[in-house]
Amino acid sequence: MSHVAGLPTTPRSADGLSSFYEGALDSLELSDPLLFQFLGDELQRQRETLALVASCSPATPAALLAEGSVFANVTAEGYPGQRFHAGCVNVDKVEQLAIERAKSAFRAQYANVQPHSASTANQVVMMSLLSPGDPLLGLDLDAGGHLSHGAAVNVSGRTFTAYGYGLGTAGLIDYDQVREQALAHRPRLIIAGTTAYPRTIDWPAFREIADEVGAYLLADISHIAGLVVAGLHPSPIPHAHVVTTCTHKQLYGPRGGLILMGDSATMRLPNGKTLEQTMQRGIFPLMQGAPIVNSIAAKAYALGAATTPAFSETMIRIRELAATLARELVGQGIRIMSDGTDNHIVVADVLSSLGITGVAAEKALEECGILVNKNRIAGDIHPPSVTSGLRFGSNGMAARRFDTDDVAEVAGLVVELLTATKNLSDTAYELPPEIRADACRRVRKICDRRPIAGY
Ligand code: DSN
Repeated sequence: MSHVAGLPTTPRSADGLSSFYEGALDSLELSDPLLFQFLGDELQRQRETLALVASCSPATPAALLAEGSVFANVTAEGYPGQRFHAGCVNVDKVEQLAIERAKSAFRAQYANVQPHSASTANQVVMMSLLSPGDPLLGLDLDAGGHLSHGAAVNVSGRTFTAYGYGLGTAGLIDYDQVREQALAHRPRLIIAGTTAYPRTIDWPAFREIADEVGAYLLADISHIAGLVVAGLHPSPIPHAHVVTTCTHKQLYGPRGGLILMGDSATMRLPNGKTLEQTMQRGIFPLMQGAPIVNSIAAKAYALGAATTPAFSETMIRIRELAATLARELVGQGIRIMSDGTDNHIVVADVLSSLGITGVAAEKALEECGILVNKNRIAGDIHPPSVTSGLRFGSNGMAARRFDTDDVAEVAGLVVELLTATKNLSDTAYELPPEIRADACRRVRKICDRRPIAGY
């Protein structure tokens, strides 16, 4: 059955699919038992561990099937109807489907579904709108920004003159500070987007600042794309000149990126081209060659699923679970950055709360089957490889259809484990084996009780 209302159910013209995939599975097992074993191990690992990493979500099996499909065999430079290779009849249909679904899901006028990742999409925007050396302004990496928003170690920071804004004392984006930085450095591009920011982003405030200094505004919504689709976080589409996102963090889709625009698509640049024309050429031929067509097929699936009531329910659950996690951790004496969350992210200051570094906490929890990631926090005294914070996300818990009692149980377990863990140095730690063994059993029980949907 099609999951998108109004679309016809696809006839099973591809009756050969089942035997193709069964044959492929058999063939993999026979011809490469080692790789087959690794695949099985990974599926089992994902089933038996609690993934609370904020920057991922388990792609639905259907999206994974589309990604592993025969579309991988097609080289298709160009766009639907304007390819540089033959054999694109079905590819054109799939890409057009993905475009229409992206536009519908994000209520956008323009969508490009070819970016290999959100980082690539960000590079496309920068390389298309700026000249090397031009100033840009993004959230500092330490404050929860992203590498591709101008970090010194990234091509964005090497190619352009990047300036950063930080967070205010309450751990919130300080729009006065953004404005001061913008007035001081006159960036050509302001980037609004975060990787470890638990609060709502004020897109109109960013646009006002961008307009005041004559900058373009790029909104990178990779972390919150699902909430935006579901209307649970304000959409940047009416405010930003260009919006980028990935499709794997909160859309339960394949690894890949999108570029989206609202009315700004028809805006003319000084060279007479529209933003739409500029982004089309920015992807191909400026920054990419042939698109990853199988990934586009999986994006089409995920974007279709994103407009279903079931997806909206998952997004509601994501917010509810994160809010519960924050409350539970606070209730057990843990300091939470920005005092709570509006989205799927909870960042805990484990150093000041429990006397343990982020890296030690991450590793101790991983030993017990709970997966999070170390994260720097505002004013952190430790480098990114150590950190004072831990970042939690609720996308994975929502995929397991957790309820608030489940979250309370996990929060209690996390605090219990981190309290029992002793830091021996910044990175070395000790977790008593009997506590670890007991935690592993408890995590396994939770995973069995709440399997990942479809897994
Ligand atoms: N942006 C990084 C993160 O949020 O974890 C990886 O995608």
